[in-house]
Amino acid sequence: MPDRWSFKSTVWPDWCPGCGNYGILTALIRSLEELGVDPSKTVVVSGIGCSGKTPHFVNVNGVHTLHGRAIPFAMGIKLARPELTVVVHGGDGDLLGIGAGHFVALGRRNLDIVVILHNNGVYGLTKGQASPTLPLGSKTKGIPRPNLQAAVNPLMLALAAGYTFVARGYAFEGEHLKTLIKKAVEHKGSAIIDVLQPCVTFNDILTPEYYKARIYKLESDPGWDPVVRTPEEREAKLLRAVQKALEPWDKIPIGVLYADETQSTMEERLSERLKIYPALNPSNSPISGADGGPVISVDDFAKAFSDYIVEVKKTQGRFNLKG
Ligand SMILES: Cc1ncc(C[n+]2csc(CCOP(=O)(O)OP(=O)(O)O)c2C)c(N)n1
Ligand code: SF4
Repeated sequence: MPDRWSFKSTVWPDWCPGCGNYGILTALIRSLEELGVDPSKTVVVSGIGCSGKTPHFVNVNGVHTLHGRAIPFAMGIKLARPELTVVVHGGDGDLLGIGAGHFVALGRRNLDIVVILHNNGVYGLTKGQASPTLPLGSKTKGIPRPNLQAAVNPLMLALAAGYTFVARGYAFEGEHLKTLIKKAVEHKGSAIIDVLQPCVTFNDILTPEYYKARIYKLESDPGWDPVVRTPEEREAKLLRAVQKALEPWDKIPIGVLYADETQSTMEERLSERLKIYPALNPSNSPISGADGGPVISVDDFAKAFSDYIVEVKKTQGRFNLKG
């Protein structure tokens, strides 16, 4: 069983001293260790930004993609290899600015992917511009005048988009965040953890002191139960999650807001419609022969392709869809 140190890569994290990203990285590594995941079957995917460096520091498969495009990369990986554990890391600029459309699409599809949002209220890597989560009227030291745009609430957006696991964590509540990541990985479906992550260099409003004075854990209420076990209780639990997501910021709840175990995933829906989907696994197939030439002749390809089309048509017929 790989230990914590084997999940830590040899690349030295170059985040600013005191950055909340260190807490998130530690919680991620400890959760992977405790879950006992196989590093060769785990992928960390990121966009651009300080948060985007995360895959370099974790000793699993990693992809550092384009700004805002971590989720589509992750979706492609998961669809091609459904057996992999896929975790996305992105900043609030990355996932809720340029990548907002993809963020919504993942919720609608309910692919079995975990999204960890490094929410620091600024564009850290590009020196502190206002990001989509910076509250209206905030004047951080990185911007010359108070913010003119209203903030997106990531939890509300995730609930509206259809994510079936929605949680909020805090970068410096390491044990708590580790537990949230473990639950998100174990959840079947799209999971989002909005992690409050102080950017100590550019955001002098949302500081560790600010959060320390406001944060409380949802689990401190023994009656808090966010899990939807039957479709009948979905609406009531969703409404309670919305209430928590909208709580004014003088008290900030962290913990699991919503966990719906009753929804099918995209992988299950595809397998139902196209019976051969789980066995397709194109990424497991060789892409060239031993001599470097094509693995299949044009005639064989034409036959395989026509067999595949016939399979799709048969399946469509079973569901009475127009072919
Ligand atoms: C298409 C594109 N636009 C802009 C940039 C410049 N850029 C690099 S990082 C970044 C913002 C990062 O902010 P965020 O996603 O909040 O991550 P953080 O650095 O705060 O972790 C931007 C705009 C880019 N790399 N690509
Ligand atoms: S700029 Fe902010 S988010 Fe980026 S490493 Fe420094 S403290 Fe962290």
